[in-house]
Amino acid sequence: MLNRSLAAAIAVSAAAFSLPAAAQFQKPEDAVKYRQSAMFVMANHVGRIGAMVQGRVPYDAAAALANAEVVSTMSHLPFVGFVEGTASTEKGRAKANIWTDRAKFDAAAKKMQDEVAKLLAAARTNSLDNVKAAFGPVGQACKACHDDFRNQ
Ligand code: ASC
Repeated sequence: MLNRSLAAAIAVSAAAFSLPAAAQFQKPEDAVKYRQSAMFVMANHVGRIGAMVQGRVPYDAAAALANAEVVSTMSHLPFVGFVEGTASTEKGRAKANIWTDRAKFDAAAKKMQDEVAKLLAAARTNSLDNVKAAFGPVGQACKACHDDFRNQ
C-alpha cells in the first residue's frame, strides 16, 4: 500500500504534468523560440536525408537512419510551443487560424508525424529506394501545414 507522502508526491507530479503548456514557458517569446528551434533542427535533418534522396551526397544507410531518428524525435516537439496568444509577431509566422482551427492543425501535425514514422521505418530497411519513396510524403506533409498555417 502507498504511504501518505508517496501518494502526495505522486499527486503533485500528476498535477505538474497536467499544467497547461503555457506554464512550461516563462514568456510567450520562449514558446515561439522553442517551436522554431525544434522546427529548425527537424528541417536540418530532413535536409540531410534529402541530400541523399536527391543524389547530392552518397547514400549512407547508417547516416540516413541516424537522421531519421532525429527527425522522428523532433517531429513531436514543436507543438507544445504553439501556445495561445503567440500568433505571428515580428519574430514568427504562425497564423491565427492555428488556434481557431486547432483540430485541423493538430491533424496536420499528426499527418506529418505519421509520415515521419514511415520514413524512419524505411530508413531501417537500409534501402535507398524505400527512403526515397517515404521522403516525398514527409515533404508534402510539411508543406501542406505551412501552406495553411504559416504566413508566407
Ligand atoms: C523541409 C523544410 C520544409 C519542408 C518543405 C517541404 O526540409 O524545411 O519546410 O521540407 O520545404 O516542401
